[in-house]
Amino acid sequence: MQDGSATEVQTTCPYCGVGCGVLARTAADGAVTVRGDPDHPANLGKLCSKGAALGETTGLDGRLLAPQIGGRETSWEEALDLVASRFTQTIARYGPNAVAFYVSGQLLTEDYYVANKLMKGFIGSGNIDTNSRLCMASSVAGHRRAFGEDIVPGVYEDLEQADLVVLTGSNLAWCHPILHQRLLQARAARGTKIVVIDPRRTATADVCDLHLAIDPGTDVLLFNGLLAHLARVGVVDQTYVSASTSGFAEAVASASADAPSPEVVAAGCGIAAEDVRAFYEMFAATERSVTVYSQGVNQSAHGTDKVNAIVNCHLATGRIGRPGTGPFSVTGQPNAMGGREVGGLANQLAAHMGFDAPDDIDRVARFWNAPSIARQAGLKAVDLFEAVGDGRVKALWIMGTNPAVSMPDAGRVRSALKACDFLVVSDVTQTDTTRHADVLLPAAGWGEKRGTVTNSERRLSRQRAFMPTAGDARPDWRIVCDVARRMGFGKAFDFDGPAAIFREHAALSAFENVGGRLFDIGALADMTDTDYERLVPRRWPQPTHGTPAGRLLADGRFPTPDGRARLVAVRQEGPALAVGATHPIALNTGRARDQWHTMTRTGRVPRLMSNAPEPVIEIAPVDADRQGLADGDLAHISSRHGFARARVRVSTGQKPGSAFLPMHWSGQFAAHAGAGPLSSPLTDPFSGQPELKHVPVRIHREAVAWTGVLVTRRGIRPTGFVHWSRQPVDGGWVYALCGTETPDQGILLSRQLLEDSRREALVEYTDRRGLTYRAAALDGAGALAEALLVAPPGQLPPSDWLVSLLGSLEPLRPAERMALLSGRSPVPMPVIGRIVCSCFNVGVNQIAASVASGCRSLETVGAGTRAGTNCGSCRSEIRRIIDEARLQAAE
Ligand SMILES: Nc1nc2c(c(=O)[nH]1)N[C@H]1C(S)=C(S)[C@@H](COP(=O)(O)OP(=O)(O)OC[C@H]3O[C@@H](n4cnc5c(=O)[nH]c(N)nc54)[C@H](O)[C@@H]3O)O[C@H]1N2
Ligand SMILES: Nc1nc2c(c(=O)[nH]1)N[C@H]1C(S)=C(S)[C@@H](COP(=O)(O)OP(=O)(O)OC[C@H]3O[C@@H](n4cnc5c(=O)[nH]c(N)nc54)[C@H](O)[C@@H]3O)O[C@H]1N2
Ligand code: SF4
Ligand SMILES: [Mo]
Repeated sequence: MQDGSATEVQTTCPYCGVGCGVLARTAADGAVTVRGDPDHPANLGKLCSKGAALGETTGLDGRLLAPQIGGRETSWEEALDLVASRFTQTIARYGPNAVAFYVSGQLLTEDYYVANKLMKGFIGSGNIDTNSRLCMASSVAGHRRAFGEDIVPGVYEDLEQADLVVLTGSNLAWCHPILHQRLLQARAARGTKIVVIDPRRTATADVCDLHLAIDPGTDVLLFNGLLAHLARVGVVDQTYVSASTSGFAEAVASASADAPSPEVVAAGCGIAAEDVRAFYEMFAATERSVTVYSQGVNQSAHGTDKVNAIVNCHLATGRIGRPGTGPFSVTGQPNAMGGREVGGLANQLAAHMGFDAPDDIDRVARFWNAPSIARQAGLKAVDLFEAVGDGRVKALWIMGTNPAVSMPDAGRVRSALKACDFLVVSDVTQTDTTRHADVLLPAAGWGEKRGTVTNSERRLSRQRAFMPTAGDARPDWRIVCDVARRMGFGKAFDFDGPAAIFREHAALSAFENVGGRLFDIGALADMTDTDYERLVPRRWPQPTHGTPAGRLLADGRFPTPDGRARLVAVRQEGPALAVGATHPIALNTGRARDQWHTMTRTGRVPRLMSNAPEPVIEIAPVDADRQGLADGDLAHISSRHGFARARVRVSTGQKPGSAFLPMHWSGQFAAHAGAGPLSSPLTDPFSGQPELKHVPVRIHREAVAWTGVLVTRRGIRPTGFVHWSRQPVDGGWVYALCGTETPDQGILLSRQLLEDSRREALVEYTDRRGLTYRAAALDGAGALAEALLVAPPGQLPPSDWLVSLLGSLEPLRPAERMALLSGRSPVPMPVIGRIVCSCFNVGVNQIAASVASGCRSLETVGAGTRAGTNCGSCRSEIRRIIDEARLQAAE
């Protein structure tokens, strides 16, 4: 193992499903630097803003360094004994279904494999589900309905070889940035047409040929209309349909009844008929068409139908299994695919085998030599937490996911975690979920652990360790095996490292597999430990016999009993909960450019936080007017499930009647700004995936009476505030505070945040009317330790200068000390403004200045400032700044 390596280690980015290769190096002082791996086929040397900042996420701030029982640090022995004995006792008393695991697409394949094996083969329950339930479950269910197995036929080259790429329910520019860059490069070379289907005008929609801003949840209607159109105009591949599919006539009949004309589709989707026609004609005319889909499709009460409505169009035209064609579900998490391969979903067994075939169950039982194999699917995430809440599940182990934030109806999930008899959490850092744990197990993080992940195009890559494990943390596979051993299953979990686990996983994929399961990596089952260490990225299948298939589904044969793919007749249906008089706005939730999920890592990196430093809800101008909301107001948002507060941004990119809130904000970073408590737990009937993209809410303005800003070296969690959020900066944190109390009460409340011990060194000022308050504290050396400013809304002085002082440990000069309470620098300082390009830390003011000096294109602004010249995710924002300047110039 390469601990503290001075040379570069080839590993893989732990964020999105693009699965970029990373070269990481640890310096003697522990500082980690990263760059894109030029030899990795996913990214060929590039990294996006999140990947490029990985070196800034490996610090110890917030890390869990030792096991804890009831909040008290303890030894591994004691913690593991307790976990094993409590699980064993619970199973003995209440049966195997009284225990459960909730795991994650961010675990490595080896971690995932042993967790699944323990629960399904040895504890004997199907109760292991994963956060992929919130993410990929509808795609899995749709693929299984259409193809008979969870097959993703697409590869990244398809996006480069297509003439038309349809991006539906995907904000590729922000969520799969490197893949988006590859697409844009191909477009520059060959003129690829891009259609974006998304109710919002996203950064992805900013660079396309046609944006269809459909009403939320109307995708089935749109794609049914497309299928009906293809049948009507005769763009159906009859040979393919009759040789390789079934269900064509029924699917077309259903689609035609649902969507008889583009006009009907246009009315139902809330878009112009000419745009519908343009899309249909483009698709009909373009042989090489790829349809990429992600959470706008999956996270819906009809997500599986949406997937099949899309797949139907590709099957009808035979545009699948060939270069530049195909439906392409892009995965979110780094190892969402690996999790599906090992069978981490409660309704899958292992290695693409399921509970619906008794032969599969028997086969897996024999392979594992399992004493008590599960014979039935377990509880899916939403049902699982309900069962935890009502006491059916009494012992729960959560690994690598933060359900207190990311589950829908998160308020109820938190109550369930609180009520759970015995809760074990394995994580890398403190989170809103770890707060509820009876036993907390410190897991080794990225850079410290070894294993494999599979990306969106089925490519397996190695993650490799390049730094020593922090504190007493251990890799997840080892923790699971240690517990299994203590539960009496030692023989089956006697692995000496991830390579041994991987070999077993590979062998299972090939076990009695004579072509029935396309997931076959049997050729890797005989790897030595050295082979495994050197494993270069490769796509599955890697079958034991024969050469690896270059392309899946190329022969028109599918892993169904009759070898045919199935078109599925689907009909458009409404969302699970419709908007109405009490909750008139459809709330959509999703991702911001520089944040990863619940911000446990990206939220600690100043340059990643500075593009969107506060929780913001975007609403359409008409809705803002109706509610009397303006930019910068504090909004109170409530659904039937819970509430949140966020700053308002009025945006023309938002459809009237809808709003967008990022999914990221947890209790570690803001008061009540999470999407989880608002989101609906209603699920798709086939996949069990919740409708995270649609929940009816009402929004009103909070009467904010005071605002404040605390600049401090300390990381604290304020309590008692109506609203706060925090942002990391060099040297500490900046807290934005506000409230609806009177200003003097606001001052009292805010002052409590100043550490008591600093009181002597505190200089303070309160104005005569008691409306504004300013305070600053210096450390022993005379450098700024913290500063607090409180004032009525709109009257806070700028805090940029105070923030810049925090980063320096230099004692303040007399003039600076004098100026502290004004908040203003004694000498003018350039303010770069909110960061737009986080790769090169370029602020909005610098870009505006470059535009003002005559740079009027992305290229010239990039040449002058470097903004937008690396990962490209900020290019649409730069384009907007240029366009705004043009508009102003024209006025
Ligand atoms: N920056 C960043 N990148 C990430 C992640 C991250 O946290 N941050 N997470 C990763 C993960 S796990 C995932 S799953 C992926 C998700 O990647 P994406 O699915 O691309 O991202 P989202 O923002 O969740 O949702 C995509 C879009 O669906 C749209 N949408 C909402 N409702 C509908 C609808 O009814 N129909 C259609 N057609 N569209 C709709 C939303 O407006 C949104 O723009 O991103 C991955 N990449
Ligand atoms: N409202 C709304 N909710 C959503 C979504 C949405 O669009 N809207 N999207 C959903 C989707 S697609 C997803 S994927 C989920 C993501 O939701 P989560 O999985 O809850 O989000 P993360 O913040 O990625 O949580 C991962 C946790 O694992 C820890 N961790 C990282 N590496 C390791 C490791 O190696 N071992 C262990 N043991 N722990 C580790 C991290 O510190 C972190 O606490 O959110 C879902 N929730
Ligand atoms: S696109 Fe960015 S986040 Fe995704 S794998 Fe590549 S570097 Fe990581
Ligand atoms: Mo996801």
